[in-house]
Amino acid sequence: MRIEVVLGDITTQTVAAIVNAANSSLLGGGGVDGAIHRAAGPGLLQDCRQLRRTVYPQGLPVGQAVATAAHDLPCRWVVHTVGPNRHRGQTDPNLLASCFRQSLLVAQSLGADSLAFPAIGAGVYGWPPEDVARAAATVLTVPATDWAGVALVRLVVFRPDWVEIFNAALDRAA
Ligand code: AR6
Repeated sequence: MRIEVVLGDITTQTVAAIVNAANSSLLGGGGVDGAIHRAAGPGLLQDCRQLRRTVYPQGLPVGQAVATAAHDLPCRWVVHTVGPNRHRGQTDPNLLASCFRQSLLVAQSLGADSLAFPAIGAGVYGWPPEDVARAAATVLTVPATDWAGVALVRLVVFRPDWVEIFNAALDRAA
């Protein structure tokens, strides 16, 4: 599995699936969640409402992931995950790692061969980028066979100085 860190907008990534740093309601929000919903169009919100009516009436739990279609986005699927909110005392980094792991498992089960992640938790939810990078690296650098079928994982960061932070975490975990 190739792992790359790029500076950019996740909504324009031409990969099989992108990950959304959502909240438990799955009904949209600010940050990358807002950007993804705007770019995907109203069909994405309809899919999310349908998930709330059916499998997740109480909302998607922190650390879990679920997929929808991607509608007007250039990818095929959106994998929604919910990071731990540090401002609400959710300070266990294993929950961050769980977001990366569960998103990968969902992508793998769909047959998505490429997946782009944002820096889950590193915005509104208050995590330092180093912690997010470490959580991502821990999950992504398990032996390659564990993510069979996923050929590419792209970590898409929104700030130039975070490229180095994520690359350094990957180097340390390798
Ligand atoms: N492409 C890539 N990264 C982006 C983009 C983009 N278009 N836009 C923002 N980021 P956040 P969280 C970066 O706050 O911390 C939402 O309201 C951003 O700079 O989006 O998990 C949800 O609904 C930051 O580095 O996610 C939840 O309520 C990173 O994405 C809550 O925020 C994550 O920031 C989730 O908070």
